[in-house]
Amino acid sequence: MGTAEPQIATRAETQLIDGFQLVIEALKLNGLDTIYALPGIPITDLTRRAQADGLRVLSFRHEQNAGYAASIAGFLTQKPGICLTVSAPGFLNGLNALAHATVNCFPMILISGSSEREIVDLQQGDYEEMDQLAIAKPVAKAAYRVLHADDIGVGIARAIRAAVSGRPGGVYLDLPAKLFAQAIDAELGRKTLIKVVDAAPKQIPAPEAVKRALDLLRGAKKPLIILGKGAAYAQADADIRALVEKTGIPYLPMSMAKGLLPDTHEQCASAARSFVLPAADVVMLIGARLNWLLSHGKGKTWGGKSAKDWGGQKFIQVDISPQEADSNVRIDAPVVGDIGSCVSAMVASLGNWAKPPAEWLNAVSEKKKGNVAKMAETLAKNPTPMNFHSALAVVRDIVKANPDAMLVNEGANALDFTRSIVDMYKPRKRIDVGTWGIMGVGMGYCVAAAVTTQQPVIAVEGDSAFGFSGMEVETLCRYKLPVCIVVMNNNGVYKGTDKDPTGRDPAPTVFVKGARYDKLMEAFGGVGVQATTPAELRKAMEEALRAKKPTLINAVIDETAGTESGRITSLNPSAAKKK
Ligand code: ADP
Ligand code: TPW
Ligand code: MG
Repeated sequence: MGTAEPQIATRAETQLIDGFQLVIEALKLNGLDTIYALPGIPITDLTRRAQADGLRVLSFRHEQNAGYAASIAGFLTQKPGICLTVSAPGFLNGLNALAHATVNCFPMILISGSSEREIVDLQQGDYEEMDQLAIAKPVAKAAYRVLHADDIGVGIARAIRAAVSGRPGGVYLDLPAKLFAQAIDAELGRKTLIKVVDAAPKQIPAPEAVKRALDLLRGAKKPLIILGKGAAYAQADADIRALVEKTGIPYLPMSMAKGLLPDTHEQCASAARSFVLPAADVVMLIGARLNWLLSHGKGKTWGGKSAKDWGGQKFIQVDISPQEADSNVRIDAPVVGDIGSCVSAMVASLGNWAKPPAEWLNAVSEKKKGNVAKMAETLAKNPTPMNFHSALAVVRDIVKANPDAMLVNEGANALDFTRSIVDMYKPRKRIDVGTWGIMGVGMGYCVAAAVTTQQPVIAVEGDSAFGFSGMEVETLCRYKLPVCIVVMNNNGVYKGTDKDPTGRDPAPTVFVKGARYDKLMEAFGGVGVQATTPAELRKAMEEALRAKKPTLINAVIDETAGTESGRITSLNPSAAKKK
């Protein structure tokens, strides 16, 4: 018996590198150390080998949830979140999240195994002969297919750049099964890998654009700043705060920009939203689009006489996308660049800035005072059964006492009430349904929030919303994540009181009465609690935050308490007809 054989085997191993290894090394080289995945052919081995190689591989029960996790990891870290799925069905399940990432400007890369070109193009009866690249393109910022192992480095570098540069978005990377097994010379192979230099280059705004914007703002009698999730994403927190405070202009945070400055800040105009939008004369948008969430910058929300009528405001828009301006109404002063560069340039050019007229500031603060007092009265009530307000008064206190905790939020009433009642104190702590108002982001967000921030997570979930990703409570238990889910259980979508007029079936919006979502968490070893009073809810939340164990609190809410569609009732076709 000689030693020759093992030696040859070792030499062969060190000389060749396969597609699996190149993908793993390309990701690691670029600091992408976490993968949100669901295994199956051909990527099971990739997940195994990635884990063995030190990458964190978080395995989900449904690709959609892995995808939403990756998308929000991108938002929170400014690095593309990586979602890995199998071909055809797994890919399609992940696609939803890819679209979500693109629409919300979150950097994400969906990597799916796929079939080879010849099988796809000739429809040769493979079990998964789906043209995934073509399907992904309309919902992705970019989509690439890698056919040769020595292109893996380029493929991943391009995917990273496309995801994070300019306006961030979702990128699809199509990796056919045979690619993983392709073996090439190890030394040459490693040379093809690219460590991306300056993946999201600064984009400095033109000085004249900054001047135009500040001139307009300086002349305003009733200025307003709107902060969007692009401003939260940019991580330019100190400059944004300086701009707001030095100008003294009231500001409104969009939902995921809450906490960029504390919601309790004296310039925060959230409690006077319906007063400031129509009243303002110059509005500066920072990382917020004039999309449906802002009534497209016109209509009654903005003081217009009809839905299409422009309220007469002038707009400044700070955004990295040059095409964003004028999407709905005229933008008088576009400032194109990354928010950090734009806002710091503005701060540097403020000079001797005079605060807005006292008349405007007083009017805003009067409105606020009135609304805050009204809300305090509602929150102080303790009705039986518990309603959204009395439950959320508890959540509000808990978040105040734990300002570093992440807050995940989805539902209709469960979303709208939480947004308006629960104050946020720090940037990027609130993550929610985003631009499309998607139900189902909840548990994926919880996993990614816990993993990327290492902070406790509180999720306020409508009972319907929770159902979209509820199976991932097993994932939370498996990875022992410090997540406290509060299911606002009002027996259905919006409320639990609808009836089938024929008496045959339950109404489409209602669920099993008195369901015990807490038992679901118990099934996997987590903590389940039934809470019927604010006191019980408080005790359970405090205990969850203390113990850091996956916890689900079934908060029993008055089933008559919600309104249809929450805040956007007016968008229902039946409501529109009535108008
Ligand atoms: P919200 O829903 O909070 O109103 P949107 O998603 O509508 O926010 O808008 C976010 C905007 O922020 C997008 O137009 C996007 O181009 C922009 N954006 C994202 N990241 C940056 C950045 N780093 N610098 C400048 N603008 C950015
Ligand atoms: C992927 C439509 C908007 S809100 C909602 C649905 C189904 C659920 C509201 O009920 P919930 O909240 O969560 O119990 P509450 O407090 O008002 O009772 N499918 C997707 N996304 C959306 N937005 C819908 C359907 C919808
Ligand atoms: Mg509900």
